[in-house]
Amino acid sequence: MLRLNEKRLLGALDELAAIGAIEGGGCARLALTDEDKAGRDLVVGWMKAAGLEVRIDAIGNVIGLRAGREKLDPVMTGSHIDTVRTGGRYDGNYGVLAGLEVVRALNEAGVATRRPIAVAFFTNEEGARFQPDMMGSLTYVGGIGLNEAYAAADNDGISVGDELRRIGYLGSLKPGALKPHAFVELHIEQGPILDEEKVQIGVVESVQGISWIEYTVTGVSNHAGTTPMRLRRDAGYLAASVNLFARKLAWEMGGHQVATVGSLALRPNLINVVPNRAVFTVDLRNTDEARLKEAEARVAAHIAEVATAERVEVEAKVLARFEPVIFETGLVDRVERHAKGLSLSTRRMPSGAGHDAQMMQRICPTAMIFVPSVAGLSHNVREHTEPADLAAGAQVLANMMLELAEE
Ligand code: HGY
Ligand code: MN
Ligand code: MN
Repeated sequence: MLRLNEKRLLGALDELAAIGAIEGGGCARLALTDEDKAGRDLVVGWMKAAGLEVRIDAIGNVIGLRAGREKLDPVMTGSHIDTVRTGGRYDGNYGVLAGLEVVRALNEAGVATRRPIAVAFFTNEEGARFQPDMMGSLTYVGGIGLNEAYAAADNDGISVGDELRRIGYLGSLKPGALKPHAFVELHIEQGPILDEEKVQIGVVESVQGISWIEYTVTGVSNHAGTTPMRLRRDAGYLAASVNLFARKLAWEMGGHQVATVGSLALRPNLINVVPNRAVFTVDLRNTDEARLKEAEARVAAHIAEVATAERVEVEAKVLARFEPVIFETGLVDRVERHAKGLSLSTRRMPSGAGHDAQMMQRICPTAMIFVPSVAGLSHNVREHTEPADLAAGAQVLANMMLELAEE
């Protein structure tokens, strides 16, 4: 069995976490910012030092390639190293650095695998600054054109294309030029299940569907003291009512249905002025596409009803919409077999979070390995996974990759 160096993996996680470090032990490396560039430069340096041929594609995805004995499609692993603004140190980073640790261990063991091994990090997985999320892997699999991706702009109107150029990661490789034999992503669960059930490895069977919509509401600003309730056209009221409705709907629908109003901006945002403008987002997810569609329709109906009653205008903009993805069953079975082979406890489960793997499944057999998140915390600086769990997940990844690389 390939011996990994747990200390080196933990050290790499700490070193990367120091870039964009924020109070409380987390990271802020929003996609294509200077912090993201610094993180990219650090990992690219490690890839080169590990003898990988580093390729950068036209959307800034970075792939480190280790030659195999034969020129075959590579076994690829990876994830992302961009974070949300209040990110933890493991989300995405762990999967990339565990893949790098597999390469470092192969080098130390002097092992030449039959197939090449690729370790990748994809651009803008989080979608926190530019939408859609999983932008780099979506481009990789041809789900979005380069020009559409380049044109995506942040709240300051800065575009992906300009930022890729500015940070020096607008590569020449055509996205998707490297077609993997298989793709395996190691990731923290980011939810409470494995931790609550004290299970060591999550055998991920699917990723739930995601619906991200931004609503812009236009009402009439007015005096908070003199305007009778009957005359108000309060944009902020509609936004608040959608938040309450969506939350109640998720509880009522049950199952995996979740709903989040994560961002809300009111204008003029003053204590004594009825807001004339509200821009807010609704994030709906479900493992079942029909139920997700039902949730979208019921939120839209609620918005139409309140907009009429409140006499406000509403504009909707779809920021991301992905259907649930089922991973390749043979590869999912392998995750379970390798975890059990290491006498690790396992349980099959869907992923609540979006991942690059859900895009890669469109072009090659794909699977994910989860390790527990303490108290299910993620997208939170206090995100934590125990070192023993980090090491166990990396070992399952290593054993799977070596097996795949010999077939
Ligand atoms: O939103 C997500 O699920 C992922 O973190 N981009
Ligand atoms: Mn992630
Ligand atoms: Mn994330």
